[in-house]
Amino acid sequence: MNFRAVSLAFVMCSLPWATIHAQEYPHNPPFPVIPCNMNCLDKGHVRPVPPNTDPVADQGKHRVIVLTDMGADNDDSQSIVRLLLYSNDIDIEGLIATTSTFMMDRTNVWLIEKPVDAYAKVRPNLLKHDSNYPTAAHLRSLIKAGSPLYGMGGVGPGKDSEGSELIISALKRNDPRPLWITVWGGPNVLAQALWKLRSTESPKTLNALVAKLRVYAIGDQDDSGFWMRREFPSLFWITPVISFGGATPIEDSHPEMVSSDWVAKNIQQDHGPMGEVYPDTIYGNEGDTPSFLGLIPNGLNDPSHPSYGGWGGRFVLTNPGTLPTFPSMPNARSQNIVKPIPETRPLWVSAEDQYRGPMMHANFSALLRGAKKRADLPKDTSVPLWRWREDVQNDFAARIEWTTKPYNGANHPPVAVLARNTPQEFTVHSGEEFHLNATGSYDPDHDSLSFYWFQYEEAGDFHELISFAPFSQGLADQPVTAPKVNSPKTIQFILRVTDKGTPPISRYRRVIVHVVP
Ligand SMILES: [Ca+2]
Ligand SMILES: [Ca+2]
Repeated sequence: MNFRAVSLAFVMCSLPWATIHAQEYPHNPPFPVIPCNMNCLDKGHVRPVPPNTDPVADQGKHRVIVLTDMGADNDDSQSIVRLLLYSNDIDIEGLIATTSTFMMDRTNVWLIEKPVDAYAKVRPNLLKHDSNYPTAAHLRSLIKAGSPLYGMGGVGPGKDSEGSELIISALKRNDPRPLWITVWGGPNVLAQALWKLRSTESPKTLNALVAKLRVYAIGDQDDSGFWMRREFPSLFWITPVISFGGATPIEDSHPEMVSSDWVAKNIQQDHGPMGEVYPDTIYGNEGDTPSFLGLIPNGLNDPSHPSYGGWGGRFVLTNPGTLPTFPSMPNARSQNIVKPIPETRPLWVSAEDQYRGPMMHANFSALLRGAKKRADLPKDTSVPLWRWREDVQNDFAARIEWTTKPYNGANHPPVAVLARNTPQEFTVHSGEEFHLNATGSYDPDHDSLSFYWFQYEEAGDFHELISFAPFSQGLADQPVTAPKVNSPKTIQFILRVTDKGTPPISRYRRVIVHVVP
């Protein structure tokens, strides 16, 4: 369900979960210091560490179970089309039909089966692009019904469902990875699973199982979310306060890329069976999609660090007081029935970014000129989502082409590679030069590449913009002078590599630099 823009003022707090530990220099670098190949200012201060060349291998595939009130609004049926196209990159372990405040008396398993049937038709073609797409039979085996009862009415003795049992068995599986639960409707099947585990397991086992859970809930769409947060205070919980298609205050946010026209042309029409089952919008575009965008391994997303920011947004760990409820919606069967209750513990809620790129093009230059000063640039909790919209939508448009086209007729992501003189994380002193170097990046389609390095200011704790002068941020190899600091600071740089295929696809690398006086 789509969230309308709901503004909240959050008090920033310390982020113990996001504390970064500087890696130590190897005393004897395993690699010789390599000569710079362009614009070399490197004085040998940066000690090289083994290069990481594969962002997918770095971050692994994430496990996810989806809870969806499919049928309450069309946008869940949109989100699942996108999710299935990334089933090669994300390990889907459950697709559970639930109730919600917008659909309180039933679950619609058949609406999950429909896009999976379409997937079955296109999987042979998807395999031409990536052999990791699961079988449709496997995906069908993961479709389960949750309780047809609403909220806490579906939690307690005798309220187990196929959905809650699937969550329990996935959680107990011998897999060290966290288990993400993305909540597109009401989360009461998760509440039932936790209620049962608390009734049947030792406190030690329960705590170990709860520690594996990562919940990303699109708001409170029933009353069980608050119950879980209160009863399981260590439960990891992300909730945004802005929709995927939400606030679009400037042209640079590409509102046209979530318009009906864009969707018709790039997704729905002439894009095979998956396009056919992607419905028109009623309330908004894919309101639940942010819950899994951050799980796509693209070199930027780092879901274990919500404060770093990525395609799924950026978050701060705080007690928000009382979360907003869904505002009244025209023609909705019920509104605002989830009673707002003050939170009892911190959770991850939307953080603010100020937009300064990364997509530096004519519109943004005009904006900068018009804005005159930084304070006039857009800054709110919607920016962390829409700043990536161009890349996210192009990625989707490129991906759905995999369902119908041969390998040579479609575009595939570039591979962003950090050079040996650019460790993923390192420490330098003020005034030292270091390199942001991704010259080894390549594209499997042999597309030409564009590079763009930028500082993700909010992801670090150094709140001044680093100058890249006299060089261009468009260089693959970017020399940078560490700024003067009086106490240790952390700066995060993002590399965006974009190919010139159709549609263009971007991949990223994140470089974390600790600067000491
Ligand atoms: Ca929904
Ligand atoms: Ca390509």
